[in-house]
Amino acid sequence: MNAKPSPASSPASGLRIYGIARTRAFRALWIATELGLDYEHLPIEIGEAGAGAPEFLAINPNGRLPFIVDDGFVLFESLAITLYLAKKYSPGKLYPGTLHGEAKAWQWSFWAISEVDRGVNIWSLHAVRLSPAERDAQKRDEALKVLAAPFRVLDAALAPQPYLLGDDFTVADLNVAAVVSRAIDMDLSAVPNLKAWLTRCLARPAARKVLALKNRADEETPAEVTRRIARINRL
Ligand SMILES: N[C@@H](CCC(=O)N[C@@H](CS)C(=O)NCC(=O)O)C(=O)O
Repeated sequence: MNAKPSPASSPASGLRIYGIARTRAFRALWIATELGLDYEHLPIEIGEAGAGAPEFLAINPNGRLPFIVDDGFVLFESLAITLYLAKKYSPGKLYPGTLHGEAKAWQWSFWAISEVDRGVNIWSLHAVRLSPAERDAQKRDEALKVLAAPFRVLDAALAPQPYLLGDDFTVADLNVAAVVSRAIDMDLSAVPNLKAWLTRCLARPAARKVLALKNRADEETPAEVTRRIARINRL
């Protein structure tokens, strides 16, 4: 893992993933690991010293993480990245091989971003990641209320089958499980199918490997940075 890209260290796949594993870069790292790719990870931080620095803004003008450069092809938005890599390297397997399967993978991905991403982030900050003195119980409880209905939808979808598209783990599961992953610390007893599925997805070798990276990054994150994350993202 080099801090700066250099032609000498180019990975065989030509893929570079930018973003410390604590951020949504976790999603891109998970799919790349799941696919067994030889990629380079540049664990840059949020803010002016990282994603907001001129050299990185020149690649992703949003100043956010993650983004990838794949043989010169630039892509941002974490779930667009996972869908792209799954389709490129695992068509018909991790990436559905039918029109309807593909549409369902998009459905669940857009659903996860719009229905649960923000709620899970707010909950995890105010239940786990901020210091106890800085947690806002009202924000935490509101997040739980916002998440209750979509979590019931996910739980019901998983009642008749082990994975979102049927019997096999696909990028739809990876995307939703990655977005929901911090909810593993929640009391999920009201949604047992969701809980069993999330536990199953996060137990995959690739997920465990990248979760270890994420947990280490979480542990090493100074309280001031967690505070800044909450402030910058208005969480
Ligand atoms: N929808 C985007 C969200 C990206 C995003 O907000 N990333 C956070 C880190 S998890 C970030 O870079 N925040 C810093 C900022 O907004 O300045 C995605 O899924 O990639």
